[in-house]
Amino acid sequence: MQEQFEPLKNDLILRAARGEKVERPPIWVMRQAGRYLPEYHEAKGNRDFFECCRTPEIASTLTLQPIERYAGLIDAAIIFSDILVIPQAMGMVVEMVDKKGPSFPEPLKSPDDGQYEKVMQKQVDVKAELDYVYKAITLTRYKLKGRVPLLGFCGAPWTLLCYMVEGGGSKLFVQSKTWIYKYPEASKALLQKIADICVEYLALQVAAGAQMIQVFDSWAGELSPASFKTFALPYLRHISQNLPKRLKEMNLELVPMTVFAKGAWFALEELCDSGYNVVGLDWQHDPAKAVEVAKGRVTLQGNADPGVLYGDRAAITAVVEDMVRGFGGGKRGWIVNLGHGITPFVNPDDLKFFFEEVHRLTAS
Ligand code: 1CP
Repeated sequence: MQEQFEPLKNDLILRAARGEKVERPPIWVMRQAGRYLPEYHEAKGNRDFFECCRTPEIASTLTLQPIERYAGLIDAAIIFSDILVIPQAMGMVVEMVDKKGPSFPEPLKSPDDGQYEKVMQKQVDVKAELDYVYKAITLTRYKLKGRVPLLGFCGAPWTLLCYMVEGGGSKLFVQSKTWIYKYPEASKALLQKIADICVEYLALQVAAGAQMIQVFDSWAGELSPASFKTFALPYLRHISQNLPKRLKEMNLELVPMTVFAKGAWFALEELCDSGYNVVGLDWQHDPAKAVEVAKGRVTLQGNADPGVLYGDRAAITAVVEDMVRGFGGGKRGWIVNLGHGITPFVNPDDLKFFFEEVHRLTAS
């Protein structure tokens, strides 16, 4: 049974994602709930990060913070959670270390290491293990009262494999490269298992109330074009092909799907044909060139350099002007975003100015 929520007052992002003509391009920002907001630190207190994700009341409060602060300027909420909840559901321990980021005490070392076997053999009950995410989504939909759509998300198989074998963030990707080049078959088996979990996880997020979903392949740019085609793209496609099937089986309406493969500029052509409605662009793309490649096949999302928010107002205005020009005004085929997540220490008023400039420069 699907829950009954208030009707949407602003469905701009859903229409733009489906390629319809819109009054103005919708805006949201990756990582819009988080460390740059003083109210985030206040609500989080000294609670553990994953405890916040697991507590629907707190997760929904954090999700709503940017919606409340930027009321009228922002067109989507994204559920407060993390991509690393999937490795946790697969049986791995993940801790969030203050000022350092995620850490796995026991990363996967090699295919004959007991950890890999344990992870591969575990039958993951995606409904039970991640129930707290679905509860947070449903609660957030009620609290949103139809103000803006709520996005669900997951990490892409390649990016999650990186974390599971590196044990955290990485600069050299020594373990990830060892896995794909030394143990390609074991890597593919793991990627496939993660991809199947992603499909079920996203379907259950939609059942709980998510109105659009995004797959984050944050480490796509670490791969060569050839290895991207082998170790990332097939699993991104698996998700875009199987999520709609799963939603139909569950008698749920289809939702727009976004893929964000950071750094994979070389694969823009393939990404435009990978079965997603929206392709997220990082800031290293020239918008006009990306529009030329996309040829109207998908809606593009992005892509201001998040670093511009450390600049002055004139710099922010210039970036917005460039983007609006590059994306052809944005009445069709564009969702405004940064080219990656907003970073800590940004002044929230500067993000507000970014939003205001987008509104000013895209008003009909
Ligand atoms: O508004 C939102 O977007 C909040 C929800 C959200 C999302 C979509 C969070 C909260 N994390 C994510 C996705 C996520 N998590 C990604 C994909 C997007 C991206 O590339 O930025 C990645 C790579 C992670 C992993 C992760 N979690 C990192 C990166 C570490 C590294 O390898 O460089 C970090 C620092 C986290 C912690 C985290 N996740 C979210 C927040 C608010 C925080 C900070 C926690 C804190 O210190 O208080």
